[in-house]
Amino acid sequence: MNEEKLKIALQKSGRLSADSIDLLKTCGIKFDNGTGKLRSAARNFPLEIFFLRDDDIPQYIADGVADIGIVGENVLAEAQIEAEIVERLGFGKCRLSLAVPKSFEYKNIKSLDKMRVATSYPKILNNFLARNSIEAEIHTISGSVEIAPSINLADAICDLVSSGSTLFTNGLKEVETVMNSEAVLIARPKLEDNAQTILEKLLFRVKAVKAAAENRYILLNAPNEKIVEIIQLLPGIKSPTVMPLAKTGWSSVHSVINENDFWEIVENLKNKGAEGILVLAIDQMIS
Ligand code: PRT
Ligand code: ZN
Repeated sequence: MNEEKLKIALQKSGRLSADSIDLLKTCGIKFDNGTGKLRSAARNFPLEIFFLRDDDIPQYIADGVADIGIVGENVLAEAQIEAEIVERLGFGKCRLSLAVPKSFEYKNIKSLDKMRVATSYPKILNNFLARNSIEAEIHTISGSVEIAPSINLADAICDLVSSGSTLFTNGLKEVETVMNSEAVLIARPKLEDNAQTILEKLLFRVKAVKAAAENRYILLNAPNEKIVEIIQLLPGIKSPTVMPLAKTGWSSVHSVINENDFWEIVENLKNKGAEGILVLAIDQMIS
């Protein structure tokens, strides 16, 4: 039975856990994820879920214990294992950056020559420095990298940044982006046929959930003479649905719009005479 299941590794507890679990659940996959659980079998999909520390996920995949996993690209790049990114997931966004104390007179990357840089990402940093012909001393530390300059352990740091507030509160300034990162679904190369078939089924659902999250369903009413202009404001879909209302001379228009353009489009629609505008979230969107 077991070998007929696809094995996925998720972060047990941390920044990617909730979004990873939500993604599978929105894909309609039912499983228990109670605290303390290390593995769980899905009840309605051939998937076995392992809950692990994020840093361990690439190795589990390389060793064949798990077939696929969800990790930050930063973790994958540092692990330097052979795994394919099968889908970018759009959450857990951050960047791995170099930062120096505010008082450091930073001009360009050459300012880091001969400096000591503290990081939890020595391999990525080493590649980056080599590409830029910088010789620096890399100090590998596993946590609280941001305090390294204040205790004189390093002149600069290379760490993950999202809002930038950690750097700010530690008197540091961001000077170079080493890599951008987001959560990715990764897979062991050359999956067995059965595992590959299950992965494709899962990917079909993941893509539908991702597309849905980026779009909104919009319904509105408008007088018939305004319909042509209103339809022109609804891009990105082949053709909106237009249906007559019970009230003579009026129609209802249904369409799908991208969430990034959403406020601007709604404003323009209103200015063109649209009324009763309803905007709904979409659970799945299959093109
Ligand atoms: O226990 P486990 O080993 O599984 O977890 P962890 O503590 O190693 O990782 P976790 O949960 O902190 O992060 C998991 C993944 O989330 C990372 O590998 C990244 O891909 C992604 N991610 C996104 C982040 C951040 N944003 C982030 N801001 N990971 C860490 N941070 C930290 C950063 O290290 C720094 O300390 O947050 C601080 C900076 O945040 P800002 O907002 O102040 O800039
Ligand atoms: Zn970790």
